[in-house]
Amino acid sequence: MEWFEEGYHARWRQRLEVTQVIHRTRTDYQEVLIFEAPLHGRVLVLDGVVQTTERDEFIYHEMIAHVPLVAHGAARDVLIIGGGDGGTLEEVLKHSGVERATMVELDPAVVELSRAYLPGISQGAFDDPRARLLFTDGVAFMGDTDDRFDVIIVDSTDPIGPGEALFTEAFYANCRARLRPGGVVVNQSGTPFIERPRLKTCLERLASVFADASFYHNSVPSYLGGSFAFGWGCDDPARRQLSAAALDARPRPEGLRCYTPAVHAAAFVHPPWLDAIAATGQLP
Ligand code: AG3
Repeated sequence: MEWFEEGYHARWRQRLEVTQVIHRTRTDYQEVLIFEAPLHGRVLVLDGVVQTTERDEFIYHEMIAHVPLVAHGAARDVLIIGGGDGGTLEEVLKHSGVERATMVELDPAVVELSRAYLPGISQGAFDDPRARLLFTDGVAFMGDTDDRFDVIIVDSTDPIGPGEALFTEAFYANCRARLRPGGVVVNQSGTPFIERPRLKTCLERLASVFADASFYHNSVPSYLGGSFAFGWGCDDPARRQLSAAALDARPRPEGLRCYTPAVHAAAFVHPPWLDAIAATGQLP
């Protein structure tokens, strides 16, 4: 295999040069491929879709973790749904105030293979005593658990196959019921330019459950199509309107490569075309 071609988008494909196939297997849930690419380092692919790469994982993982955590300001219990590569877990545990990070992953093989072949992404996070790993269905867990969380991060695959149920109104309602007052849920909402009207649908569903539903964005190079969106649901609208100065006054981990308070505040600033896609599902 010299090139890997990602066929997630019907009308726009990306190809990555493959220098070495590291691992390829079919688990009970999905097809896993890990390969080495010259620009990206090791690449994790699930069911043909690039999930993360060693070189740019920090952008996605810092944005999906630190934006809700810093906006919350005092999170002790964090829940991650999905996130089998451990990149989100690593970022969450960088917050010294976090007492427990529960990660609910459907497919144990993704964790196993990521620990073996992509250790730089989790950086030992799975061995942190504050990490609690549960291998079960995130939707079922959310419906059943009596636990309460300050922040819920849905670090899932896209809404096709096993990931689909994580984008429903019923799931968001369960998230809200498991959040402490003022808690925040965020998810990955894809690349708005290509995946129209996915963001609109996601925001409508979040808005039917939370007093405040919105999204923030940044570019993640290995996710084809420009700005990548993260959905946001919270009952306290003030949490998303914090200025860079207010965010800067809060504790945050050192040594981050993407997240800053200014980047955080800017991520909620949307160019009109992006707001149009979020509102109508179409380019203006
Ligand atoms: N999960 C999000 C992958 C999104 C890829 N989809 C896309 N390009 N629309 C990543 C898991 C990383 N922990």
